[in-house]
Amino acid sequence: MKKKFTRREVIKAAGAGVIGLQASGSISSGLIRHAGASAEEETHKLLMKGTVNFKGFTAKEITPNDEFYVTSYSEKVPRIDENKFRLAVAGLVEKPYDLGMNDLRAMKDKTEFVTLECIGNPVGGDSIGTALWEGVTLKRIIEKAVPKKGVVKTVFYAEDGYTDSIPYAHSLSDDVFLAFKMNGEFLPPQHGFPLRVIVPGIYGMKNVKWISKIELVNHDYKGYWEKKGWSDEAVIPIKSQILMPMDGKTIPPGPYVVGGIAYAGRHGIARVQVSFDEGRTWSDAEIKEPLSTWAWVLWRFEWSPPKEGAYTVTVRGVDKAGKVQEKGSFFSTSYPDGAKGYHSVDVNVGTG
Ligand SMILES: Nc1nc2c(c(=O)[nH]1)N[C@H]1C(S)=C(S)[C@@H](COP(=O)(O)O)O[C@H]1N2
Ligand SMILES: [Mo]
Repeated sequence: MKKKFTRREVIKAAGAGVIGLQASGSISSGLIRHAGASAEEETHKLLMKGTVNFKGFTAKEITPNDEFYVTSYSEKVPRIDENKFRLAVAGLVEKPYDLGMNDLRAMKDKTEFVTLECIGNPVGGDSIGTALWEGVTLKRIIEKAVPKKGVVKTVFYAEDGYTDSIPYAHSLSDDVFLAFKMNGEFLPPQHGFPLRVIVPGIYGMKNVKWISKIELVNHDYKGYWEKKGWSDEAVIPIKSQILMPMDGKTIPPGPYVVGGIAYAGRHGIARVQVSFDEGRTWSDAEIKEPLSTWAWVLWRFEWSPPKEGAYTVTVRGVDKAGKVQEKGSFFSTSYPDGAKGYHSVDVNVGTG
């Protein structure tokens, strides 16, 4: 099948493979909220435990920091002295002010699992990950500056020269926060130390790293990527991905656990469906309770191939509002608002 090779070439050309599955991160849903131990201790314990085994599908539900994808517009990784660091809050406000890392850490009110994905991630790509982020709600930082009337956007300026913005109303939502910890550790340099923005449900580009200034403006500010035509809404749509089996593999005859991830933003995933006949018929997979509203879900399906031979396995997600994942195309480009398409893998069932 020609298609098979083309698919793999596309994924390779995009520099993306399959999300790492081996190793640590045994997470059982809800464990993080157990009373007693701190979030840090819980996270550490979880990360040390190894993989999650969801009824035969083995995967990392939390992406370890050193395996988390990195996307930056330049090679620069600003090295910021946290003792000298100040975050400025300015623009259309009565009381512009700035604050340091100790002030920010003392205001900590957020601990949330959030999945980040780059808008450039191709269908089936690996520029996606889930981490436990800790920080302070952006709304509280903004309100201390006493905003004036007429604010349209909240703009984030970063130490590497990058900027982006979100609608002002969105920046006042309880979901959006400034994070200083990732999976129980201070942010690694490449992920934005000492401070970054987390905008759950919105593509990575708005999750500005190395943030040093917040400005409230009365116009529709466009950030670095938006000036180049990328989506300013940048809402992550329903996504799903097969992690096991991997494309091009031969698997033994007999029952086989197919598994992967799915994500549906604000509404959450209601169903994940798999097809073994190029989308003619679909079967419901089993879903693991997500770690949070804003985190991906793991899913698994016990497949008994009727006979040996070549199969295409396809997946799609359905959110709790009843929306079925957009079919798009496997080859859909990510420009301008993210790749859309069902993920498929071609596998051979047999003994060879
Ligand atoms: N300061 C700054 N923030 C940034 C970027 C950047 O180039 N500079 N890239 C953005 C993009 S495109 C993505 S997908 C996410 C990636 O975050 P990560 O590298 O921590 O995974 O960071 C966003 N924040
Ligand atoms: Mo990105």
